[in-house]
Amino acid sequence: MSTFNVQKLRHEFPNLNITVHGKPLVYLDNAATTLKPRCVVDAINAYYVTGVSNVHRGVHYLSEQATAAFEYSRQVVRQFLHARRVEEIIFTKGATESLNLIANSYGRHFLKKGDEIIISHMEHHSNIVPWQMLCEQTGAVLKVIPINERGEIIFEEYTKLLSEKTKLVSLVWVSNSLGTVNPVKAVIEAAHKQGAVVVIDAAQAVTHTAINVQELDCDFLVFSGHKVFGPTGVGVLYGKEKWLEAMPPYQGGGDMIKSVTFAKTTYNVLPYKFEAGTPPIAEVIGLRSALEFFQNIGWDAMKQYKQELLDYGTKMLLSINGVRVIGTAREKTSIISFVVDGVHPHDLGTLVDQEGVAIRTGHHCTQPVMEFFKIPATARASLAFYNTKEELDILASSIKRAKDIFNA
Ligand code: ALA
Repeated sequence: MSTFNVQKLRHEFPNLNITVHGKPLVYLDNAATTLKPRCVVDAINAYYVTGVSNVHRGVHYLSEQATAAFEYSRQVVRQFLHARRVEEIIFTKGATESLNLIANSYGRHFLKKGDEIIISHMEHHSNIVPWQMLCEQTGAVLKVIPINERGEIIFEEYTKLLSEKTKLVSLVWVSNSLGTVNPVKAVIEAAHKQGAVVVIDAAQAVTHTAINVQELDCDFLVFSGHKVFGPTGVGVLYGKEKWLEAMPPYQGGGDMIKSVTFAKTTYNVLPYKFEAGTPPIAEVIGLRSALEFFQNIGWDAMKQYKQELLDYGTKMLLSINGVRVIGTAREKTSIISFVVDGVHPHDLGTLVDQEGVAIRTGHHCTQPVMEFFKIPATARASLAFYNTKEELDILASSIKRAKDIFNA
């Protein structure tokens, strides 16, 4: 194994120290949500204990402090994504809301009957349903890039779908149910040749790779705070300034206006035009701590360590009779979906939970992926940098125990 100091990092995550059913917690559900380091909890706590105030609304000390902390988080997010301008960073309540914002604002404004939207067969429901709703509202048509048996998009099929009718392509960077890493740069370049804008769902990618939206040249990119060691209830929408300027507001209310009369309302400048109402202040402040903590770990050592965990875990699972891994892409991150002959994933999830092991079972909000592989569900172990080989050994022994119980 690499020299990555996992034990030191584990100390920062108090949640790792709990027991479940009398056994030490083995947390392998990081694609659903990540655990939170102490600094994130402390930052949220500090706001609620001595720093409570609304933002952008007061001249008093606390309001100015809260506003400064809130806007500093935006700077940290800008730097995390390498966005050109801070005005291109919109806070939302999560990746799902960010996608809905794009569909409702950009989509309803710019798309019309007969225009085409391309997504892939491996999208999360949050990157399918908003586009279906948009198609119902506008008469646009949804096209789907097929995938192969490894769980990779078939690039040649994608290029065949592209035409002058394509107005928008929305693609997941890292699949939450298969672990596939998509060739987003090539997808963006091909779409731009046809004049289409590209949305990247980076919900799982944020912990996989450093993101540079200028280098990628994506038009929009979304992620959720809670999948990158931050709080729930906060997410980010990055958008190129030229699009955000041209788009109408998504929601109306306080803070997104410049002036209101019954005759006419004028809207605020970016990014506030898209942030109606009191935002998730504590969560935005917590997100900054999460991103700073995460970036301080260092990508190279962390990536190498997670790759070793992925290889070890995959080998370990495949050594168990009757285990099949779903999602064998050549470019893959540390998400391992699998099925076990003779044991339904839900039963498996319940039995391994008795050993303190938390995995997710189900369709993972990607029903078309399950349909493609002709299975109702998978069990999924999704790994973070604080997981260990020993934890994967416990997963393997708990799967063997479940097989014994089912005589499988
Ligand atoms: N999208 C999250 C997952 O994959 C909730 O579990």
